[in-house]
Amino acid sequence: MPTWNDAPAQALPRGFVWGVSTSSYQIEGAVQADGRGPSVWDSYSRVPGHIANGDTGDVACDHYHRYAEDIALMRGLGVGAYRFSVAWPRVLPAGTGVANEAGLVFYDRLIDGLLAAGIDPWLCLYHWDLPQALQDRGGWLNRDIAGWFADYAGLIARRFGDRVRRFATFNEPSVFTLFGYGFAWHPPGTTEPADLWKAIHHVNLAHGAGVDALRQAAPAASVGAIHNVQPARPVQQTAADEAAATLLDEYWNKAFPEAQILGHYPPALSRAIEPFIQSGDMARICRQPDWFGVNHYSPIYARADPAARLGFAWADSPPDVPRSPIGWQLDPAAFRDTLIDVHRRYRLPIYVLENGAGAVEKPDASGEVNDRERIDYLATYTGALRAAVAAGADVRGYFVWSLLDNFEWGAGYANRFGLVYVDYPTQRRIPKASARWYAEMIRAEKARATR
Ligand code: IFM
Repeated sequence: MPTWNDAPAQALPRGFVWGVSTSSYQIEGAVQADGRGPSVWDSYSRVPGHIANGDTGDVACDHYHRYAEDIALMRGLGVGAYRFSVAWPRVLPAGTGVANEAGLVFYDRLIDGLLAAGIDPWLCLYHWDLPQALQDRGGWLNRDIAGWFADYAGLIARRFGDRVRRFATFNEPSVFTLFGYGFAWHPPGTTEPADLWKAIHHVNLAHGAGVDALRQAAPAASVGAIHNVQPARPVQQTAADEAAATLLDEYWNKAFPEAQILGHYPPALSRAIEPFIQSGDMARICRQPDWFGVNHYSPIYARADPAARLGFAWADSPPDVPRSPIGWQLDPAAFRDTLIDVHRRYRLPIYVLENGAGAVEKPDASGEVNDRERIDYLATYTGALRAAVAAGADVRGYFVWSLLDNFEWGAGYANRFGLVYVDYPTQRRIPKASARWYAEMIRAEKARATR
């Protein structure tokens, strides 16, 4: 059987961007440094039982103090771009009001260091670390949050818009809403469906207001949002499981991009969210983005469960599918089809802003991390991306999740996604075999592009 690797390498569009991604709470640490306020993840991770091993993001990769070393690692990879997120509570400790100059200075230095290294900074405003002060005022259940978010977006665009061209409003809004308000796996850790519907709508309102604020303060900005898109499948081929999968698909894949780009909610959600929609809201939400960010790892599964308050239950993938070392299904064809589908549905330039493989790993006796399975994953998935481009999908960039091993939310530090291994006790960084593989691929791509 041929693998994606064996296919002739499909030429990628000129200027194709190779990058890496991270997020603030997962790598920065320094949660009490220089006036940063607490975030919901600081509070949530401190509750016993929430995170494996009782881990928190208190220190994480100490990127706040080691960002220069991390930029040097990226330079070694040869990436053209780095997607990171700003920690809202680092720059606005109370969520609104007075900005924290020291927090802004940290991002000044990071951005300036990236530019000096020839790496284009891609700035995401929100990768889940809501200021706790705003959670205390209702968080995503308070409609005022659209205005709070717009003020934050304006601050960031005014400060960094002279050096940053790419801005994203949200990373994976469906994950933090569904897991936070539907399944209680993330903060605030509740399971009231009406709260989930309200939160979805308020995040969408914040997106629309945020896009306006970014464009007003930084007219040259190229603005998008980052959505996790993966097929939502029934765990069994029964009518009930198929209905469950259709519902999961609405929450996971459609609730945000359809509202933001097409101006409507998908059918079941539309009925549920109706009570929270005020006159003019859909027009406020629907702002034509400049690009579509896709995060993709593997297909997801649903099953019918009459007791489930959302009308479906999250399910494990069937037992007979190929899996990664942390149990995620391996299905590069699903990635190819997702890219083609996103292209047809939204007709926007696509950037894959997260794709990668998790593992439980450590250095071998010689101190190397020989992550053969991650290399196979990246090779097959970039092969699938090339196949999508060959089929006409307008894909313009690919970013590996992640530059570094980091705080993997509920799994704590147990699951590692980095191209670079982090020895947490010493904070030593060890580029894995996959880092060398990625650097070599980028080098070969650059050589091909100049031929
Ligand atoms: O680590 C996460 C990231 O924060 C969001 N997307 C999926 C990654 C791997 O689980």
